[in-house]
Parts: sequence; structure tokens; C-alpha cells
Amino acid sequence: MEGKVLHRPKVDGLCWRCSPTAAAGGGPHLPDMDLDAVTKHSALHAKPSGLILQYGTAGFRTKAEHLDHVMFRMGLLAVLRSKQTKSTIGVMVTASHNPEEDNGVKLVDPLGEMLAPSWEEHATCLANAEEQDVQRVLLDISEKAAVDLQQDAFVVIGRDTRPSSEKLSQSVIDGITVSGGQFHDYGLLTTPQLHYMVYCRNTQGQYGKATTEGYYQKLSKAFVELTKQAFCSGDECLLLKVDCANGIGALKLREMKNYFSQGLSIQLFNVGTTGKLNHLCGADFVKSHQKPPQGIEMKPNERCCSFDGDADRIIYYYYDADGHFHLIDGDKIATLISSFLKELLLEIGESLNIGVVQTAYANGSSTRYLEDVMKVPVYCTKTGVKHLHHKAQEFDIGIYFEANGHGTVLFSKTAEMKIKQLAEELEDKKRKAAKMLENIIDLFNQAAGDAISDMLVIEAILALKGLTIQQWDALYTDLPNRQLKVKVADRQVISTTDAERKAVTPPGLQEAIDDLVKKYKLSRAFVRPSGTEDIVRVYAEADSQESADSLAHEVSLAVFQLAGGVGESPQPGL
Ligand code: 16G
Ligand code: MG
Repeated sequence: MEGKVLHRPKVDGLCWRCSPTAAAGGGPHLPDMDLDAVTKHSALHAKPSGLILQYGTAGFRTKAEHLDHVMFRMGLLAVLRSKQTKSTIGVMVTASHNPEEDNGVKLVDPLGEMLAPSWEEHATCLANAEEQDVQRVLLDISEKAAVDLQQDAFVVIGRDTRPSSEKLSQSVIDGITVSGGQFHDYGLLTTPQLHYMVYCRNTQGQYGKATTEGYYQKLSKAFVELTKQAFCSGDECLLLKVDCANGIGALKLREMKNYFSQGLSIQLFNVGTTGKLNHLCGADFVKSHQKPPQGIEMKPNERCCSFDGDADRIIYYYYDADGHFHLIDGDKIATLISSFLKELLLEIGESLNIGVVQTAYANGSSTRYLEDVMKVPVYCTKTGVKHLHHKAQEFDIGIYFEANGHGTVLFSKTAEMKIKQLAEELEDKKRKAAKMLENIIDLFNQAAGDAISDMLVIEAILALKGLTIQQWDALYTDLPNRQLKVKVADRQVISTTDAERKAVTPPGLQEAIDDLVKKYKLSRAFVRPSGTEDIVRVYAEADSQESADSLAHEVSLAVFQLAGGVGESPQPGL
């Protein structure tokens, strides 16, 4: 394979890296790939021997010091994907809600979606290839995926605020440039902002301008328009406290604040000046510990929310007058949004089909409320944004949220055009409703779930409906639930079906769960191997917290016994 050049020889025998303009990213492009140069550079980003990583639910994620080779190789892969799709591809360097020492990377496909599953496999192969096999794997992928190597390649890059992110994104850039791709480095961005940029670039600006300024303008214009007729305008309605998880959300929200200063006053906490990223704060901490983050001052009945480390998740919460903490998760966000959209559709008299997409983690009360009270169809998919996003694309209006706060709303092209047309044709109240829908379409980030965009949608709905956070919370009462983790030798011995609600293997596990569930009222339980950690997750809900805790514990024991538990067996109360 030595010295092999894909398709075309090097022009004038010169590698483009020798060009004086190359360093700025705007060098002359060679649509082919100089494999010699790739090999040379790859050696500078050597893979630690024996390290095997998987492109998981949201890309690669592990300790930052193990990721240099993965970053370089994802630069190479992004170039191939860009050539194959003839589109701009995104690379985001982030590990979301993981601890600060970790990092990760994921690729963003042409319409701002997650990377296609067949390319996740290519990513895993390339990341795990031993040094001497990198060329062969690249050739293999090009062949399997019928990549036209003569095509130009363009990649955009974003990164979060982790100390390791800047250097790692340089390794991505090295991979892109050495394989003849061109790039634009956006530097610090939230994950959903990068998805937005990719979507804008591949729709020739139709979706919006591919700059942070363009993003701020598009969203704030829609927000300001939408809230012009807000019912609630008192100081107390306008104030929102935001825990930014000491991450990128703080920087971006601070920049954006000035664009909508009239309609909403936000106070930022955990902005990263003193605290550590995601440490005792952020959406993941609040949701999994069911308690407020550190570093935020909360008065009774004040509306607060938390972003995660890369600002693609949001969770709301408050203390009531008796000092009880109330969590408003992705399920309740989906319910608020669904009821608002349904009302607007009724108003304009248009029967566009709405679907709500959840996962097995959705609280049973939310599913019952959506189906029985609101009469909207609810669908369940496997965990992971890409599964929900994909399902939501089947509807005119597809609302998807994971309980953990990832989610957005997708509008089909037909729905969007219909609403635009009605906003022109209808009159009075109907026209107003159609205009609101038009602005809602612009306010949602339709490329990916987005904490900033979701926050503005929620704030607009609460203001328009004159709802307090307590009234929103009172839509339904969550069933008490508990999540636990179990360590097993190989979590892949657990396989599931029915959108992860039933275990297929190991034999006997599902029967054991069924028997346990029968012992409790309003109960439900399921287990699944985590896509992000080396553990099995257990979820249980029941009519009381005591029952949910006890059911979760009993299911954990069943997993430990039947699926090869390691270490100490699960103890009650943990
Ligand atoms: C990732 C997923 C999230 C999912 C979570 C499940 C994306 C962008 N993120 O964070 O959707 O809920 O993994 O983690 O897809 P688990 O498999 O460890 O339970
Ligand atoms: Mg995230």
C-alpha cells in the first residue's frame, strides 16, 4: 500500500500542504487523497495500542488523553463522508454531560442529523485500525460506500469549553487537511449550533445564515415576534434563572441575551469562571439526582432551568412554598409544547398530523396524559436522539423528547408551506394563530434538540398562556420512579426488543422482571445495556417511591444473577 494515491497522482508532485495558503484552511484542493501523507500524519496521532473504542449513541466518548488518534481519523472520515454526500459535514468535539476530563467527537450529516448508522460502523473500524491498517481501512470504506474521491470535501468544526477540546479539534483539522479537505473552524459552539450551521450550509442559507450571528438573529426574531402579545409581562414572569453547567451554554447565552432583552430577563449561573464543567450542576446532575444544582440561588416558585455541558439538553425545576423541589423533565416539556401546538392547529382549523415520540424512560403518567387527555398519538423508540428524530420525521409535526431533556419539534416541508400560506390567507384570530405557528417553526432548531431554542419556546408558551411554572407542573403528576446501574462482565449479554421495553436475552430475565412487576401497583420496569457507560441500566416506576425503589432493587438483583453481575451484589437503598 506504500505510496498509494487514490485515483489521481499528486499535482506537480507537490503535496498541497506545501502551499503557503494551506495553513489558513483555504489552500488549493486536491480532490484525491495522498495516502502517504495520511500515513505520515497518522503516525503523529498514534493510537494507544490495544485501545478499542466504539462510535456509541452520541459518537466516541472517553478520557480526553485517549482521543488524539480518534480525532485525526474522524477528520479523515468526515472528508470521505463529505465527498460521498457532496455536502458539508460537521465534526463536533464534545463529551456533553461527561466529566471535564473526558472528551468525545461526533459527526453531523448533511441535514444536521446524526451520522447514518452504516457510517457509524465505518467510524468504529477506522478508529480501531492499527497504524499499519489505516490506509487499507480508508480504501475499504471508500469502496464500500462508493465514495467519489474526485469530489471536493468541506467540513465544519465546533468544540465545547473543555480544556482538551482546542487541541483535539486541531487534530481533527489535521485529518481533514492531510486528506485534501477544506474546512471552516467555528471554534467554540454549542452542539446544536454546529448542527444548525451544517443544515444552513447544505440548504444554501434557506434554513438560516451559517454564522452564530445568523443563529441568534433567527431565533430571537421568532421569539420577539411570538411574545409580542404575551399575556404575562410582570417582572416575575420575565425572570428565568439558568444553570449553564459551567459550559459553552453560558458563553453563547450571554452573547445572545442582548438580542431578546425586552421579552425575557435571564440570570446566568455556573458560567464556568469558578466551577468545573458538569460538576454538581447541569441538566444531567439535576435529572439524575432529582435535586437542584449547586451554585444557583433559588427562591420559592422561581422558574429555573439547567443546560448540560454542550447545551443540547434542558430541564426545568422550582421549589414550592413548602420547600419541596419539583423537577419538570423532557416529558412535561413535550406535553406543554404538544398542547400549545394542538390548540393552534384547532384554531386555524387545519388537521395536520401530530405525533409525539418518547422512549421507554418516559414517565407513565406523561404517556397516559398525552394519549388519554390530549388525544395525541404517542410512539416509543429506542434511547438516543437519532432514533427519536428519525421517527418524528414521519409526521407533519413530530414532537420528540427524551425524559432527560433532549428534544425538539420537526415540521414537514408540507406542513411548513401550508402554515406559511395560511398565515397570509386567514384573517383575525386564525391568522394570528397561523403566524404564531410560523414563528414557532423558526424558533425550534429542527436540526437537533437545542437547550437555547427549547428554552425560548417554553418561555414563549408560558408567557403567551400566562402559565406559572406550578400550573405547568400541575398538568399531571409523575409516577415515582428509580433508575439504578448494575455492573456485569459483558453488558452485551443483554439484548432487548420492543423499543428496549423487553429483554430478549439472557434467558429467564424478562420472565423474572414480569413476575416482579406484578407485585406492585401501576408498575413498570425494564433493563438495557447503556450506550455510554460500561453498565446495565435499570428503570422502575410504581405508585409510590418506596415501591419504585424496591422494584428497581429487585430487578437489579435479577440482572446481577442472570446477566453475570460482577463485584458486590446490589444493595437495597443504593
Ligand atoms: C446519549 C444520547 C442521549 C441518550 C443517552 C443515553 C444523543 C445526542 N445523546 O447521551 O440521547 O439519552 O446517550 O445514555 O444521542 P445511556 O445509553 O448511557 O443510557
Ligand atoms: Mg449534551
